[in-house]
Amino acid sequence: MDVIQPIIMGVLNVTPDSFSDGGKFFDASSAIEQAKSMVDSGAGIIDIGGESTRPGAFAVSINDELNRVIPVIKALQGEINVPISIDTSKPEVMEQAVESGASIINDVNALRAEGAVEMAAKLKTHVCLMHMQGSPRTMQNNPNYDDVVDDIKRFFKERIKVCEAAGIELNSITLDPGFGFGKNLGHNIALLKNLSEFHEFGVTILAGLSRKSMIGSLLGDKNVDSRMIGSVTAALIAVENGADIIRVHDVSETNDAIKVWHQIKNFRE
Ligand code: YH5
Repeated sequence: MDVIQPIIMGVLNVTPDSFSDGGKFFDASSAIEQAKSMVDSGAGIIDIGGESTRPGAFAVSINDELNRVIPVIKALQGEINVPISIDTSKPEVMEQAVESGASIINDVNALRAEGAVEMAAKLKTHVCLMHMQGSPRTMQNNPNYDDVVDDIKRFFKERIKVCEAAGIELNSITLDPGFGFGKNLGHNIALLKNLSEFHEFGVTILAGLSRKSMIGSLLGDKNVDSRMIGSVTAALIAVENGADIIRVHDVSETNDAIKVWHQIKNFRE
């Protein structure tokens, strides 16, 4: 077997207004059940987020975010045997989350908040740097690029430089082009088709396409509850194009698709 099977990052939302789970997993005990079920279904990372970053969302206070994520991270200690990532842009949340057991910082803002790079360096965890144009509140109002792939490469080059200067090693970095974060459908498709180009930085690549509006658009504006097969299909294309980690809501279904892909990829007559 020469091709490596990608890692599935299972999304555990703990936001009351969470775009797709409607706050279902906000209470810690059901969040734990959901996390365990995702691990049983093949998740290799559990990503916990308490800050809504869907398009149009307002910012969340530090305290609200801490109150949502910290009890869940603490309760997961000893309950699951895979790394926990914290989906946050706030240094205070990064610190408490890592002290409570998280070992990956997943930042949709690529550590651009004041003090975030220094905090990540101090905590010595793995980091995922995601590209976003604008802020969640306004990012889908006319996103604009000269060349979406080149522009995002330039962004990654600068963020890697800043991270390395702060003492974060290259092998502790994952890059993510940030599907849907200040991108129109054409931008998202260009990024998916050219995903392998981001391997030029020599680090792992993460792709998060699950349930996003891109999938809804490609299916003739299907609503979020009807995007599972479209999401699995997009995840598989991302994997074929070099994604090392895929961030998904539907872990079991995505895992089946990847298992089939992986065995066919490595089959020798
Ligand atoms: C990501 O891509 N995304 S939170 C809008 C949707 C559906 C889903 C309109 N955190 C990413 O999942 N972290 C989020 O439909 C992320 N990469 C990384 N690294 C947004 C989300 C979503 C938003």
